[in-house]
Amino acid sequence: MVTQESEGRSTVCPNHHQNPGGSESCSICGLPIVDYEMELELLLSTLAEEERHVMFSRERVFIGIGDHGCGLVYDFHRSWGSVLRDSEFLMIKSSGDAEQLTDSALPVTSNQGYTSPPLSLHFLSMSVNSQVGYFGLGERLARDDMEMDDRLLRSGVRSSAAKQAVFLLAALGGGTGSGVSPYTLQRVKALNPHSRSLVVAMMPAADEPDSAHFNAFCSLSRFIGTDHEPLADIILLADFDRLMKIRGVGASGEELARESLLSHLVAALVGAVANSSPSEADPDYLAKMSSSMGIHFFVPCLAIGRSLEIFGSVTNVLESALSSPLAPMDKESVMLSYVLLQVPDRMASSLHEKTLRAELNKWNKDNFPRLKGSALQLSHSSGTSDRVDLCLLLGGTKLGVTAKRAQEGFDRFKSVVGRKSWEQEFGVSSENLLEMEQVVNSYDSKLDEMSS
Ligand SMILES: Nc1nc2c(ncn2[C@@H]2O[C@H](COP(=O)(O)OP(=O)(O)OP(=O)(O)O)[C@@H](O)[C@H]2O)c(=O)[nH]1
Ligand SMILES: [Mg+2]
Repeated sequence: MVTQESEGRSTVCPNHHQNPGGSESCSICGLPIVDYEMELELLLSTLAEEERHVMFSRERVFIGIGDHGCGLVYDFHRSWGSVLRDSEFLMIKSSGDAEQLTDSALPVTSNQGYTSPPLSLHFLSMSVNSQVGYFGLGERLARDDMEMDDRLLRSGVRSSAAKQAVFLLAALGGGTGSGVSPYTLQRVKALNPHSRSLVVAMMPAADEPDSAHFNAFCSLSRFIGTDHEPLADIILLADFDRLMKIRGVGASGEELARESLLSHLVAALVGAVANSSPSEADPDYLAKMSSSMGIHFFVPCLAIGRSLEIFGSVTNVLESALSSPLAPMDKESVMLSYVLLQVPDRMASSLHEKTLRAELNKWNKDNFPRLKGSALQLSHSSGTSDRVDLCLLLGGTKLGVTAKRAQEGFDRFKSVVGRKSWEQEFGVSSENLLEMEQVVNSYDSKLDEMSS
């Protein structure tokens, strides 16, 4: 016999004896009284715990944040999704109510879908506007989103994956990209402490307002954080205006520009461009090496689709890449040099790995007097051309140089944002601002200590 308790709860004796409300055990058979609500809660929490362990995990998870970050992941998924097995693709953005209802143009499942789609879209649950605008507001939106963990779990971020790499792509000039990205990585680390993370961060162009540079600076500081362990292992910085100026050539001779160049960079990192597994380095190895040295920011330099017949040697292609870094840097301070090199199969015999390594070591030595470590990730493609793809990732330059523009914008804008009365408007306090400056300064001074 079920008893309806005064507060609407239902209890029952397992042997169906009648008992007065509030009894803990049955007065006739002595068995504990079952409280439906409590039992249901217990069942749900057991299931949730179970799901954490039993459900799939993914070796690689690609996450795009904000409008531009989502565009990058969308583009990347379209170009490389089919060759990247055991990967998951997730886009996170803010939206107005109307957009949530009408945004059906993307071939993705909604928040309600419980399947594991290859590319999914998550709208931040409390967002009411597609333009969040400021870092602090984006961060607040992310913190208030109760569905974030669930979404990440469903994208395969799990502690059962011992070797998981999470790639996060975002433009840091906007409020969503800058504010939501670091928090997302924080949750990724909490859900899978073994995961490695790599961020591709698009930095605002020179002609963008101070608020954009301010957002970017706050975000960079959050990625490295005050704790012992930074949120991101590797952060690749690309200035929006520099990216717009460079060009590459794709496998079928087509011009590569803008987002597709960054797509190519990420594809090279995960070995998607190759027809076999790349030698030596992989993102996990690079992330480990960088983290162990405390070097987290890298400037990418790209030379995609360069004809060896025209350039004459790999050294010349390296020079070409180094002549157009995607963010400011000074060669003198480079401590880590990672080269991702892709050569067509038919040239493999003339470009032996051993010879290439020797050539690269010499070039590194000639260019970077403070070099502490280097790696070559060599892979082969089935193409018949003589074109090589080269991505050079240089680490160890100070944020004061590489993110100078962001720092200057931050300095100008902080007097507006830091006022007590405007904390609610911008979502950051003056203490937060001070901490951000300290984080960046302390990163740069550690680099100084290391290089001296
Ligand atoms: N204006 C413009 N900015 C671009 C473009 N492509 C990339 N960006 C960069 O993207 C940044 C803005 O990032 P978005 O992704 O639009 O912003 P968001 O993350 O959605 O953030 P909110 O819109 O503020 O919520 C700018 O600061 C630019 O540096 C482009 O085609 N036009
Ligand atoms: Mg936006």
